[in-house]
Amino acid sequence: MADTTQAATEGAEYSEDQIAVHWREEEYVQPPEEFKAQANANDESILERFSADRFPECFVEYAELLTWDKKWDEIVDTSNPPFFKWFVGGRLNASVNCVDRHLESRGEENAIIWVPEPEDSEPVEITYRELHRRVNEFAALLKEFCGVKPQDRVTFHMPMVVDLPVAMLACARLGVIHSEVFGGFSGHACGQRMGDAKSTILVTMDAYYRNGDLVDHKIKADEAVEAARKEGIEVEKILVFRRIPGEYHSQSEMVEGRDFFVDELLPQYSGQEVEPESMKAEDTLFLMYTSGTTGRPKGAQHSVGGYLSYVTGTSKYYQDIHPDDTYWCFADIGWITGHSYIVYGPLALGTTTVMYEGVPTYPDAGRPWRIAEKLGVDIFHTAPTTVRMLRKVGPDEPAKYDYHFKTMTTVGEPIEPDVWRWYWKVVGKGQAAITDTWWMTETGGFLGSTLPFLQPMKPGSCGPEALGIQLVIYDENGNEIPKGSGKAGYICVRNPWPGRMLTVWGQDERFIDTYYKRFNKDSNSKDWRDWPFMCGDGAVEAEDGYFRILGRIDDVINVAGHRLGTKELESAAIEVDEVAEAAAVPVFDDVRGKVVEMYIALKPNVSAGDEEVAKKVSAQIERDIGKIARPKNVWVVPDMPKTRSGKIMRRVIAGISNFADVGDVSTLANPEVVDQIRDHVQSEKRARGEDVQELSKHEEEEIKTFGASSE
Ligand code: 6R9
Repeated sequence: MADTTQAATEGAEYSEDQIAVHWREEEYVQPPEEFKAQANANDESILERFSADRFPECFVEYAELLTWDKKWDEIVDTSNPPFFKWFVGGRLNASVNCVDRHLESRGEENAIIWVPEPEDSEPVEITYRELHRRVNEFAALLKEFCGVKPQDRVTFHMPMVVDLPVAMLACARLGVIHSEVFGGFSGHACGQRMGDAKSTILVTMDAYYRNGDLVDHKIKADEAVEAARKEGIEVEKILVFRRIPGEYHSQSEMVEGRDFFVDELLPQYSGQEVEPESMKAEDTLFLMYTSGTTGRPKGAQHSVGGYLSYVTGTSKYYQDIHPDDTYWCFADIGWITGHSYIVYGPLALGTTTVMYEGVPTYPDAGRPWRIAEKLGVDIFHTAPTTVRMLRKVGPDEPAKYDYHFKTMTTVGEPIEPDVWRWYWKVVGKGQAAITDTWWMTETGGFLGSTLPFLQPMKPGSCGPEALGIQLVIYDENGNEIPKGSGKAGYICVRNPWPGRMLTVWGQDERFIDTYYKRFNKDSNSKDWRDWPFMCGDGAVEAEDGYFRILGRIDDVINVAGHRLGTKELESAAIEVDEVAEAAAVPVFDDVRGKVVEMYIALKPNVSAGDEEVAKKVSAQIERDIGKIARPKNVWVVPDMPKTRSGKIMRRVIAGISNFADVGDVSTLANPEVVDQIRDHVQSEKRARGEDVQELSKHEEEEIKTFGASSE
């Protein structure tokens, strides 16, 4: 990573109060007493058990929640930093832990309740026994029909249907590495990831319901095949689930010999059981691709033993999951949150996990609360963007429904204190604990949060470090910033922990460069203490040890909880023939947190009109990355503001898009374009009613330094 991001470090000049004018240090809110007695973490001794001087033994408590074929010989092997290996010598299978071991005590209980989007369709209940049958049959199909071997990669491009966790667990049973690409991403994005993972089998679905429509999805598989081919990978088999049994809802033609309907193949494997592979703890369970500073998405490679231990332990203590809870994590499985906290953690604990197919507001903003009431959900988990949306369109809806949550979680973005309060008072009816969980794809599970019934909540702060995690904030010179100083810096984890990714798939150097290089003082050191893990966020630690997360310090725009790399957006735009240059910037948005705006400069002598090119750019971004990345606006400008060395100054256009100060433009090679662009963009925005939004000090700081790493 370049010498980045003063987003965080420049904040260092401000005190806590100044950083967030609208977002000051909040008072504690005490968790409800009502649930304390039943809580998994209900006495302070747990904090002792996981204190820093108990590293690494403390994590044995998590590993012991699992069933092992063979116990480990060593808790953690740190001999080759930063490639730490957990529970070395241990062997286990993730599908056995999530399914088989619950059969005896909970075989007839629900493992998954799937709620289809159309409200006239009844929720589908899948018992552990039924899940076991389905996982085995699909595993048999993968093994025999596709010929997969342990540690081969299989890519999924699946929406929120039960077949997705079934397919994940079937891979886990075989020791095959799954790589699920978020269903909302484009076929192109899927194909690129297949290329990177060298995966020749794709599991997909013909269509799924979204906002009342049956959306064609198989069509994306054709694009994926093309994109993978460009990466040198020929897709051999596409397994297609059908959303409505016996019907096919896609414009895409099934290709003979390559595309197969799963429901036509499965009867051959009916009732088959597949012996689970006994995997090494440090083998790979799955890949999850994520964006970073440079163009290519990175495959975060997660382990079987360490990862599963970590998500099980954190599900137990932070989600407070018991087998008889009905737990609903309203997120997408195509996101790390779904892997860890819809599928692996909850199922390892033998609880009932709810999956919902559709959008929060379909057919109206009461839907989530009707689901909660009908299914008796007592643990609810979602992202701030969903909370904001539900608050905006249905602020009074929760009061109409009779449900009772004991904990409510947020994840993915900072939650604004006033949104937090609505969540607390209106959604939680003042009776539930809120856990704000901060972490990322790379970390497998939570890094910062409160134990729901032991630690008080503080709106806008995620809380202290999670059990066994030792957080530290460094300034740009690698000096520790003391807590309570009010200064912001780069938040890092001092110690290894079992949930951390093993490496970036196929790119060990990139793993070191991205997460370790900046704060490692001696690259030859064999002492883990010299290898703090850089999380990629700016943060402030208050006197009481609670962390306030300020956002990404790399060129990543977090849209509704999805990480989008500016480089990926820009390279998509440049694929449009007429485009000479492109720059992506974030614009603050009251529902989605941030949205993307694109600036483009055209090649000389382009005959197409600006509007036509702007449309093409939007379409190309949608094609390459997905709808989620579709820019709010595409501005065609005569020239980009540039430094004398020709680098686009993104902070200047980011300032314009957000009606904020553009800062110092004296170093620009072409300062005259700034006024020109501002006049055009801001008058157009005013005309569209996208008017001035008041920014907090921290938001202003973020805009002022946006893209600094690539200048
Ligand atoms: C789990 C997940 C990671 C980035 C992360 C940070 C932001 C996540 C947050 C939060 C403030 C929270 N983030 N949780 N910011 N408070 N509770 O979201 O993974 O998609 O990889 O995103 O999301 O900026 O660095 P991922």
